[in-house]
Parts: sequence; C-alpha cells; structure tokens
Amino acid sequence: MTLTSVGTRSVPTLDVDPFDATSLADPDPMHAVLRDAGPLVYLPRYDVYAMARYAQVHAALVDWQRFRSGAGVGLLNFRFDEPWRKPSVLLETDPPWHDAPRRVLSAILAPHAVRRLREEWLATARRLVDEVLAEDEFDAVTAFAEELPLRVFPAAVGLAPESDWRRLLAYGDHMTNAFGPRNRLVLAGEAEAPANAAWVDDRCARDVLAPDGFGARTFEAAERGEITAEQAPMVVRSLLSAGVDTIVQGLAWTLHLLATHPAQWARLRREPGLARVAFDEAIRWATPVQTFFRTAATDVTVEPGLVVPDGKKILMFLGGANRDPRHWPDADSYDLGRDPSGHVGFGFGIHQCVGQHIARLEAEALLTALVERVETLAPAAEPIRHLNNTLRAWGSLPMRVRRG
Ligand code: HEM
Ligand code: OVM
Repeated sequence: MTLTSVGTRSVPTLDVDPFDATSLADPDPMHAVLRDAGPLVYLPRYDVYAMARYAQVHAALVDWQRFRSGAGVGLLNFRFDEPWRKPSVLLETDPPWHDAPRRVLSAILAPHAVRRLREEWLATARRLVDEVLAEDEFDAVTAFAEELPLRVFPAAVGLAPESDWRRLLAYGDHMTNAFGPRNRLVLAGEAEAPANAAWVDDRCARDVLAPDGFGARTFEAAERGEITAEQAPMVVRSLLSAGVDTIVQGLAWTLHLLATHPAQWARLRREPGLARVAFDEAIRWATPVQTFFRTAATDVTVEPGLVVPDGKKILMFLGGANRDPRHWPDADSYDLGRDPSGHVGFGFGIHQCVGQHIARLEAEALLTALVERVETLAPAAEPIRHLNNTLRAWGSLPMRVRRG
C-alpha cells in the first residue's frame, strides 16, 4: 500500500478493483481492507475517492450539499461524458430539481398508500408458494425472487398484461452495471440495451398505463401542476428502473440467508411477525445495492487533513458500512434478534429509497406465505452468483423444502 500526500495528513492509496470478478463475487475481504485503511481512501485505478466505514458513508449520504448526485451516481461524470440514457429526475438530480419529483413519488409510495395492496399481494404470494411447492426442489431465484415481484409490481405500476415483463430484469441489470466502469459486464449488455430502454420508455406514456396504478397517479400529479408533463414519464421510468432487480436480489438474499441459517428460519416460523426484520437484516447483511457514487461540490474535508478535491467522484461502499464492526456488534452475523434499523442498504437522507415500503411489502408477503407452508428450507446444490457492477446478486439458488 502506497501513501499519497493531500493536505496535512495523507489519503491512503489502494490498488484494489472493486469491479473485478473476484471483488464482485466476494466483496467482504475487500471491504475490510478498505475500512481498515482509513476513513477515506484513494483508488487510482478509477481516479476516485472511496469510503467503506459506516460513519463516513452515513455522513456522505445525508450531506447532499457537498456530495452531489447531479453528475451521476455511477463512475461516469455527466459533466464531461454523455450518460447512456437521460438522467433520472430522482436519482441523478440535486435540489431544487429533485424536490418536486421526490415529493410526488413519496406520496404515491407512502406506507398508508401501499398498505392497500397488502391482502392482494399476500394472496398472490400464497398462490405462488402453492404452485412452487408442488415440487420438492426449485430454484429460489426464478421461482420466488423474480416471480413474485414480476407478478405484483408491473401490474401495480399499471403496465398492460403481456408476456415480456421479464425485459425489466434485463434493463435493470444493464442499468446497474452501467453505474460501474465500462468493463466486460457493461459491454456484454450494450447490444440489447437500446431496445430494452426503448421498450421501457414506451411503457412510461400516459395512454398505455392502467388508470388505477402508480403510473396513472404520477400523471395526475402532473395535471395538478406538482411536476411537469416532461417529468411524469421520467418518474414512471424510475419506478420501472429501480423497482425490480433490486427487490429480486433483496428477496434472493433473504431466502439464501434463511436457508443457510436454520435457527433463524425456525425463529421466523415461531414468530412470523419478524418477517420484516428478517428482510431488513438481510438487506443489512448482504446489501444487494452495494455501491453508489457522489461528486464533490467543493473541496470536502472528510476528517482533518483528509480532503476530497472539488469535482472528484466518491465511491460509497454501502455494503462495507453495513458490516462495519465499528458500528455493528457482531457485524457479520445474520440475526433476527438484532435491530437492523439504521443500515444504509436503502441509502439515507434525501435520496433514501422511496420504494422501501413496496420492497418490505413484497418481502413480508413472500415470507409470510412461505412460513405457513414450509417447515425446513435448505440449499439443494451449490448456489450460483450473478456478477453485476452494482448488485450483489444470485443467478441461481437451488433449494429443497420439507412441507409442514
Ligand atoms: C433509491 C436500494 C427497492 C425505487 C434507492 C437508494 C438505494 C436503494 C440504496 C439510494 C440511492 C442514492 O442514495 O443515490 C434499494 C433496495 C431495494 C430497493 C436495496 C430492494 C431491496 C426499490 C423499489 C422501488 C425503488 C421496489 C420502486 C418501487 C427507488 C427510487 C430511488 C431509490 C425511485 C431514487 C430516490 C431518490 O433519488 O430520491 N434505492 N431499492 N427501490 N429507490 Fe430503491
Ligand atoms: C432511477 C433509479 C433510482 C434508484 C435506483 C436505481 C438501482 C434507479 O431513478 O432510475 O437503480
């Protein structure tokens, strides 16, 4: 490890590649190295600063004045390079432009507004569990983690019933890869990305959205003058961008952790009211959305003598923060007895996940339906990772159950 001198102290320089296959497959050892190197490090490979400790990641997330999103929350700096799609009006904007779309979407996805979906989504989850449990073995990724969100979410947005809602998965996979460097993962998705992006954009128009979904409610907000007519389809695009692959991996990790921690599964069976804790603890432990970047709006002093120069990108390791032993007692254990609140798996501050109540509702529906029918849940074969520049993701999770 070499040291580079900035100000009176020095920012450690680390020669790690967070986006190589080894780091993506198993990021935990790299997170420990990054955290132990100090509160702020420099990664010359990408000319970015980085933080992996809870205190600094949390502080950056809530400090939108100095850690900006408007130049993009991926590696690419929109000030100098053209993004692959129009910037998001939520994720990739700062106040004051962020305010109105955020206010509108927060109201549409508020806890009291989504609670009305609870019974219907639970019924859908129960039907799905019945179908899947006709077999003793199944792939938890395709059978549950993808299938439940695809059955409930596009319909709730107001997409017309059609067979290829799975295109949302491919779109989201490329979008999340594109937050990282243009490595082989991005290149592999570039051929089909324009067609999927056009398909998604076509589904964000008022006249193709059902009259009673989140999409229609977004356009009603535009009619009331709360957002502009140009912003409305972009808000719908954010729902379709952020609302599928993320929760798919959140559910996949929850099922994987429960299958590999039988005592925690047994506890959930005894106390089904812990379904949301089981999910949020999985989000903390695994952090399906591993990273986002910010851009320094000025020279930012992270600690006395540790400075991010104006205009530089900062890589925030949400996954490193969520397992930081400086903040979490027994950080590496998956434990339904802990209070995981305060984790940064949904971010924090003004950009904190506006869809988290939707995510929790889907998780609660699936886990509630599963514990009703399943006595034990166990891996049936070696799980297979899916590499992605942003998502800590599973490609396949073979499982077997004993019904009961
Ligand atoms: C923002 C994670 C599910 C919609 C975020 C952010 C994170 C995140 C970390 C913060 C981005 C930042 O600070 O730059 C997750 C995870 C999910 C999930 C781990 C599931 C387990 C969802 C769902 C939806 C959604 C289901 C839609 C219904 C959004 C939107 C934003 C966002 C629109 C941008 C908010 C803003 O910039 O104000 N999400 N998300 N997410 N999420 Fe989620
Ligand atoms: C967007 C968006 C927001 C949050 C997350 C995301 C994981 C996309 O507005 O397009 O991807």
